[in-house]
Amino acid sequence: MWFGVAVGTVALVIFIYKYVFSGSGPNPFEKDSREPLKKMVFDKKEKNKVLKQGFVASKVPDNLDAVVVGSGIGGLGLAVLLAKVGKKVLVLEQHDRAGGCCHTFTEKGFEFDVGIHYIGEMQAHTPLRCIVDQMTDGQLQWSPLDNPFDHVVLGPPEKRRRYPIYSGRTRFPEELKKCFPGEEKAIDEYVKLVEKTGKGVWFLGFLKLCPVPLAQFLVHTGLVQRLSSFFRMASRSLTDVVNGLTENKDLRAVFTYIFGTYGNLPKDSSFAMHSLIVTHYLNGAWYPKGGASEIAYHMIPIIEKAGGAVLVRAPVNRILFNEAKEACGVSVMKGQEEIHIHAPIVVSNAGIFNTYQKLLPKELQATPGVQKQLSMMKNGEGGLSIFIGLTGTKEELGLKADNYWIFAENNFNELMENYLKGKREESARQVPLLFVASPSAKDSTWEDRSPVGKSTLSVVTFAKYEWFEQWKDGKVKNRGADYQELKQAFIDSVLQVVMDVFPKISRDKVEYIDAGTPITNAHYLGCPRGEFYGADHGIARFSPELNATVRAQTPLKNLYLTGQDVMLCGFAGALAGALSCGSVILNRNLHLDAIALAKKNKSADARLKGE
Ligand SMILES: Cc1cc2nc3c(=O)[nH]c(=O)nc-3n(C[C@H](O)[C@H](O)[C@H](O)COP(=O)(O)OP(=O)(O)OC[C@H]3O[C@@H](n4cnc5c(N)ncnc54)[C@H](O)[C@@H]3O)c2cc1C
Ligand SMILES: *[C@@H]1O[C@H](CO)[C@@H](O)[C@H](O)[C@H]1NC(C)=O
Ligand SMILES: CC(=O)N[C@H]1CO[C@H](CO)[C@@H](O)[C@@H]1O
Repeated sequence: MWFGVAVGTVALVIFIYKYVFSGSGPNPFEKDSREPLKKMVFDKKEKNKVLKQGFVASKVPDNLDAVVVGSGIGGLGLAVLLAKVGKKVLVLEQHDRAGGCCHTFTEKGFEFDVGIHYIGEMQAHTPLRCIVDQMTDGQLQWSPLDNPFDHVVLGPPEKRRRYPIYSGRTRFPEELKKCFPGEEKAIDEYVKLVEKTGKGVWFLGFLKLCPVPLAQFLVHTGLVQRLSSFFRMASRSLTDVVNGLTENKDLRAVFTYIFGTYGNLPKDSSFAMHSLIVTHYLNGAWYPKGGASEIAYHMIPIIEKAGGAVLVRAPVNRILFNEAKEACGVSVMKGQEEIHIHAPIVVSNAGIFNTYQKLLPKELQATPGVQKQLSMMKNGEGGLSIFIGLTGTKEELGLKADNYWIFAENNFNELMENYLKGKREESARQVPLLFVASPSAKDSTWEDRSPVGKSTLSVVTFAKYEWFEQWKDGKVKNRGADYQELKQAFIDSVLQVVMDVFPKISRDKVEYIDAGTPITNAHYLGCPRGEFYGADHGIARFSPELNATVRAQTPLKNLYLTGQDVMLCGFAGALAGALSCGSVILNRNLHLDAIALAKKNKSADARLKGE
């Protein structure tokens, strides 16, 4: 045992030397690449020239350094990292526009975004802000949400309780204490636990980048839990931790409401995942100025500048392997024809299930390493979105730059379990969890880029894939009357709650309303079971072993994973997946490079202030 520990310690020292303090590959964050702000482009036709470049074989650059399947933030992010060190990368997207969860669409003149409502840690000098600045050459700007940024609404219409959630390390607990007198101790303890657990997340990145034998050593000796507060709390459920802090049912609910951002019931959620999200928003929340499509719009030119391309309507139907079983390219379906594209590196942003179960040849799917990873992950819960276009300005409709989390009661576990286990027609009539937000009210440029006097509202909740599965092979926008009827049942009950919580919204203000079901998500977002956040984020996802095993480097040579299944879900999580993937491909720790650049920026600002 002690011999093992000694060997392990030596390995750790070597690791720290080799991977943490140095790195032999080129550094995409070497120099600050931000450029002076250009004028924002609102013209959709202009933007589509970048976002909607259709695939044809003649547009594929030759001598590619890498090909990426999927144009979510994980795919584009990785491509930009490689482009910044001069590599020629092709990104292929199955949908008709780039962006994945960051794409937007327009119906009846209303622009809606799909998967970006609020992002934390965008204040100056954070590594995340620095990474995003570099990946968009400083062109992507952020509108802060109001403070309070979230509102938790609990209970039935006649007895609704509203709790505003403020950001700010001191303001967050202070405001909670005003709502829950007598619970000061529980609130302080909660914040302390959340912060301590969240801070230990660096170890997650470490486990994914260090050599596999070292990772296994750390996992099997239990050193992982000793060294990292993150993993110490990872096996405890959110319900378990929170119930230990207070008896107050509403406070328990307010401590846990944000589970909707990763999709597991509090009793199945890892306290570690929860802590990450809470700390993510502790210093504020932001929305991309100009809407979510700005993200891809400012990343694609960087990929192109290095000779690469981002092409849409390019569904990859399989990954190509040579005789030595090394990935060597992909095949794209163009109508009935397969077009082969070769590259020495293949990166998949399509998620672990699509990649391993749909894109690998059968015999490689059976590789023990691949099977081991698949056995450790499961699909996340399906999602349902309702998009509402309204007549009226934000003032007229009482909409602000914030989010509402509306629950039928404070017993989230039973509430959600009954809903998800229920008969779909009955569940549709009583949706117990709604996330409601107005993207138009969050964006300071909305009035400049949209018809006058219009607003949008997005509603998000969960729904079983199985409820809709029978229609999955139907034609989009024409799946039949019974499918429409089920959708309408969800729309009607949800709209009722929305009008109740937002009294200035009435039926006659609704100009456009439609629902996207799990099968809609599967179609546009390419997720296999309509899941919002990729693979499930329950407690099992945070076992140290899984974290050490599921990595950017797959068991197959030259095939890598990027995006939310590598690290965690969310804009920041998927981007962290891209950084991990880039670190492996470029053979240097890009997380540390980004932190170094953020520090440089901070000290430069401090110098400027001092002058
Ligand atoms: C409704 C909703 C709300 C959300 N709200 C927030 C939020 O407020 N804040 C936040 O931080 N996060 C939020 N998220 C989560 C966040 O958007 C995602 O976790 C993140 O964007 C995922 O990025 P990704 O690159 O891993 O995957 P994706 O964005 O899903 O990208 C994967 C891409 O791969 C493509 N693809 C799949 N298969 C193929 C194939 N065979 N060939 C070619 N292309 C393929 C898909 O079409 C897709 O474009 C939300 C998500 C949803 C759905
Ligand atoms: C540091 O980063 C912030 C946020 O992007 C930016 O506003 C500021 O100009 C940067 N400072 C310097 C000195 O580059
Ligand atoms: C799914 C899985 O393999 N889980 C393992 C995670 O790691 C712990 C030890 O840290 C094992 O006990 C689990 O079986």
